[in-house]
Parts: sequence; C-alpha cells; structure tokens
Amino acid sequence: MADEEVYRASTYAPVNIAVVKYWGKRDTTLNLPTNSSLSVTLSQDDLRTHTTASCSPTFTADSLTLNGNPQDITTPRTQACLRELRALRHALETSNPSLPKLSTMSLRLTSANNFPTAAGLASSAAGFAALVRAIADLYALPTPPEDLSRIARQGSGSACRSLFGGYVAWNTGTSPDGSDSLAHLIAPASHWPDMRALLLITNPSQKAISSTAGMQQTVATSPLFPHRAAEIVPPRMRAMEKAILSRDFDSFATLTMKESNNFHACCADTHPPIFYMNDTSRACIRVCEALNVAAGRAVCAYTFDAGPNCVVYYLQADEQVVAGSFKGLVGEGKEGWEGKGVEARAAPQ
Ligand code: 2P0
Repeated sequence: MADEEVYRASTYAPVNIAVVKYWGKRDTTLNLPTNSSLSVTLSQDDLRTHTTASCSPTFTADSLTLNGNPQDITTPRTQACLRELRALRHALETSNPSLPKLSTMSLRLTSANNFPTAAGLASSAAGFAALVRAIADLYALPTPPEDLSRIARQGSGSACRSLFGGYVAWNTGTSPDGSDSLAHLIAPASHWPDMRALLLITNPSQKAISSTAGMQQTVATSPLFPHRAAEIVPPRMRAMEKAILSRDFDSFATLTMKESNNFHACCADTHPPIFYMNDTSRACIRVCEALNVAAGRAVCAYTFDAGPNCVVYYLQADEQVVAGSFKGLVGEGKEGWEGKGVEARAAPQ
C-alpha cells in the first residue's frame, strides 16, 4: 500500500433526548454519573452529526473541525476517546501484523451538525458518538456498541446513549473505573413505531451555562439534589422502562413531565440558581397541560434539557391535536432554526 494512502470512514450519529435526566457526576474525569438515565433517540434525518475520520502516514498532527471551524482536539475528554480507540486498534494490529498500522497515524476528523450547537439539543451527545463510531469504523474495530458507549461516555456523558437507536438506558454503574457505566438498548424504535417528537425551538443560541459546569454546581450546592439521585430517579428508571416496554403512553408522558420538572427544580435549587427555561418554554408547558386536560388523558409530554428548547413527545394518532398547537409560540414549518418549530420523528437509525 502506498505511503500516501488515506484511510477514511464516515458515519452519522443521532441526537438523543432524555426522559430520565443525567445531571451530576460522581467522577468528573471519567464522566461517571450520580444517577442512571434513559433517552429516546431522534431520527437522523432530522438531527444528527456527520463525521468523517481519516488517517494517513502523511498527516502530521491530529485535527478536528466542526462545521468547518477548527476545534481544540487536546482536551482531556477527546484525548481519552482517541487513546482508547487507538489502543483497541493497536491490539488488532498486534494480533494481525498484516494490517496497516493506522494506530500510529495522525487522525483528521471532520464533523458537521445539521442543528444548532450547544443550544440544549444534545449536540455533544451526537458529536462524541459520531466521533467514536467514525474512528471505530476507520479502525475496523469489532467492538460492540455497549463497549463503544464506555468510550463515548468519556467524551460527553450523554454521548453513550447516542450509539443506539430507539430507547436507551445508561446505568450509573458502581465500579470506580467506570467499566460498568454503560448504555444499553431498552427497545428499538420499531417497538413503538407511532411515537413522535416535536422540537420547539424557543431560542437557537448557545446556552449561558454549560451542562458540565451547571451539573457540578448543582451537586455542590443543591440540598434537593441528593434526594433526587437517591430517592426519585431509581424508581423512575424502573417505571419508565416498564412504560416503554408496555407502550403505556399515559405513564410515559406523566413520568417524562415530572422528570423534567424535577430536574429544573434542582437547577433552580442550585446556588446561585440556574434557569434554562424562558417565558416561551413555560408557555409550551401550559399548552401541553391544557391539551392533556382538554383530552382527559395524556396526549403529549414536554421535556427540557439544559436549554430553553422544548421537546414534546406524542403519538401519531394525536398528531392533529398536538402538532398544530404551538404555532403561535414558535412559528411553524421546518424552515431553519430561527425561532421555528421543527418536527423530528423519534425513530431508529
Ligand atoms: C441528559 N443533559 O440526560 C441531560 C439532561 C442535560 C440535561 O446529558 O459534562 O453534555 O459532557 O458529560 O452529556 C447534558 O450533559 O455533559 C445532559 P458532560 P452532557 O441528556
């Protein structure tokens, strides 16, 4: 093989939106969480990161660009992912000496998001999941997604849940080295094919407080937080898994909304307080409540991450009643991100 050969692999990774939230770390280096979490994967057609990983003997240094802009690749989180993936490739090359020595070559990583970065839409989740999978593909690693999730978690905690489609849980684990803090599939999206997600973009700007900083501020100062981690989340994880496996939308919706409320209550209980939602976010909650009251059952469920944008889960049968109800708040149509509502179907990869 010629020296100037460039080896290349491209992949997509989807965004996931948690219905049981990850917030707080017990180990900030390994991104080990204080509680388990559970998410729904959104369709890659709507929100995703595309990443190409290439390597060549002619490349002189590792590099990373996002949407055409050079990024710092020397951060400990990115370096942890590269180190682990190179070690796995090195082991392959050692056991099969005829393989090209990709583990010794510099990497060129090119990523693009088709949605606003760092606006509370899980961009770091899709970003690190795509980075890890693209390099794993480039290196032809036979590593199962659970093991890749352990690596992606070190890039960004929530990234471990973006290596699967459908409904995914991330178990907090108990081992200090993080070896059992992995994501796993609860159910593929085909298990609940009429589930839908509506994204209501109330503000596409970057958030003021990063999740990484905000969650440790909560851990350090919120008296509500230990109660959440120990008493609220564990039974909620079990109830949410049961609701999904039995396709019980009423329970799924009630748990999702309560969980979002509890997470934002812990943010408000942080000192100084963290406010991710804005007036439009709160108006979205009131519309959801009104729709559910009017229907006499749960037809929709709101959830907010570390940002003001709203995700509304609903079932296809209720599309007419739900999807048109937020137009006065966020506009309509998939016409870009400036204050527009955008629909994304919760679907597998
Ligand atoms: C989640 N969030 O479960 C929760 C809900 C935000 C609110 O995971 O420090 O960007 O990179 O591990 O993964 C955001 O946290 O934080 C997040 P790091 P990450 O989706």
